[in-house]
Amino acid sequence: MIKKTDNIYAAQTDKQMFSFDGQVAEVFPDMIQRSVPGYSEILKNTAKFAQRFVTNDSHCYDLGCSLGASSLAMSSGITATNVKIIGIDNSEAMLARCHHHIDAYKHQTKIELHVGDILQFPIENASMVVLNFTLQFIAQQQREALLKKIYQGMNVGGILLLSEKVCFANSDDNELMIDLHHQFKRENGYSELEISQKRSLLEKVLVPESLDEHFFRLSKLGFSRVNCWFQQYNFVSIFAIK
Ligand code: GEK
Repeated sequence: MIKKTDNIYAAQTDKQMFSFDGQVAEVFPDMIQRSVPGYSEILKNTAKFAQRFVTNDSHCYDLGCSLGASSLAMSSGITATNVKIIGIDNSEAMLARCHHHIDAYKHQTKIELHVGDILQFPIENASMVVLNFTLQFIAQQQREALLKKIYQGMNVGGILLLSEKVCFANSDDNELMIDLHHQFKRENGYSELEISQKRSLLEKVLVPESLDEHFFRLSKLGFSRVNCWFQQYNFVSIFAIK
């Protein structure tokens, strides 16, 4: 598959909001790779978690699946039988490309795709649920209800893999992490204009929370083991086991 370069914000833009539209979907693999520290590492390990946690005759969910990278990662790790992976995204542009993407790669486990809102979509018989940089785009007051629904739809012993951009209580630490992230983006070829335009557009739709807030909420909902297994700067991945 040819990776198109993300230069959406290379010139001055009059966009008021960031959205997962056709333009973003077209360059998404390049965009996420050059913007999210640890993205490949997280996908590589998603397969390893899937191998250990996905059980026979169960479902796996990829919530906010974009082009299906996490679905494909789960599929490559699953050894259990009679498993169905369900990918959901509310961006039609993403889902249309996701179908092509999934078809282009060999995968053993059945992957079913749905255009829809993850807040409405039923979760049942889940041995693994992935929220790979999706919860951060959900309105803060709706996050607990979504996580509660996920918890209720999971089997005991199942795993939720939650990857997020986070913030830090100490403002110096927070600035340091943001700065290191911007350096990461510069090193990946983004200009100052691209970084600052994307930052101000994203600020309206991507609201990060702290690791403590994530841990507290997941534990409160009943997950028995909650821990961070990956971190690079202000990008983390958490596992929560029911
Ligand atoms: C990956 N997980 O490559 N319902 C459904 N989808 C939603 C909703 C919602 N309410 N809100 C946002 N999305 C992927 C990457 S990207 C992360 C996930 C990023 C979708 C949105 O359309 C987009 O495709 C995805 O969540 C977030 O492993 O771009 O930083």
